[in-house]
Amino acid sequence: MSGISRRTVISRGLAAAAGLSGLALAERIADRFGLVPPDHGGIYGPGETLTYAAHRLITRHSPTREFSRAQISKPPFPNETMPPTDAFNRLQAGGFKDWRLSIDGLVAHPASLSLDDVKRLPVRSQITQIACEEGWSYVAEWVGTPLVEILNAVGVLPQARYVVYFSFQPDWSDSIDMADALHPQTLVTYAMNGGDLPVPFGGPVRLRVPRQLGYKSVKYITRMTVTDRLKPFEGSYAWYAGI
Ligand SMILES: Nc1nc2c(c(=O)[nH]1)N[C@H]1C(S)=C(S)[C@@H](COP(=O)(O)O)O[C@H]1N2
Ligand SMILES: [Mo]
Repeated sequence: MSGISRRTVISRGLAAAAGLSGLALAERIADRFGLVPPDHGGIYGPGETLTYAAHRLITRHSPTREFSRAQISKPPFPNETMPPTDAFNRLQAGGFKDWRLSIDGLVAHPASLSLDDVKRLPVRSQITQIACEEGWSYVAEWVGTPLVEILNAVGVLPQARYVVYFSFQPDWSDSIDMADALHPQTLVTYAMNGGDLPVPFGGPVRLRVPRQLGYKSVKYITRMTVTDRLKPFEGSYAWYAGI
């Protein structure tokens, strides 16, 4: 079956199952085609599955909207935060020369990249909107390297399903599936609106996932791990936050 007709069949099947026999059957169909998000259990499970499955069938490769330079928002923005640790302050005082971004897990060549290593990778910039689940948003230009460049450099193993990324801020992490991890708009950013990425906005390195809500764009990332399961890494918000 071709990609298009298979997709049509699966979407029709999902819609029919949701309408006729309730969410449980839709969930079974989604499961057969690998479209169940990792937080599918519990009371919001069936709804999460339908949202995720529908987005993945329709928008797996689609880009999120990009804006013109004239549409970049004027500061101040509401949610800037600082990582309140001495260790971070010491790294900042040293111009982040000792900052490392490590990549491990299901990869052929685990790596530990300095800021200069990251900056040597292909550069891409995008003007996108970051939207908080609390309702506010702003548009900015972010500059960095597509996450896929780093993943290709370390060699992702075929059983990879998610990338989990950790902040320098204690206990702050999140994860995305390979569709978002490999998406060209998912950037490991280090610059914003024409300058270095300011620390309150996640500098020196922030993952921008512009196809999902703001909380997926984790600030001060220092480690990423490629995995085939999320059980040990569960977060508190809905895992899939596509917009
Ligand atoms: N490390 C870290 N990353 C984070 C947060 C945070 O508090 N700490 N807040 C998240 C949330 S809820 C949102 S909406 C955005 C806000 O991004 P901004 O400060 O650039 O507006 O960052 C996300 N990334
Ligand atoms: Mo948020």
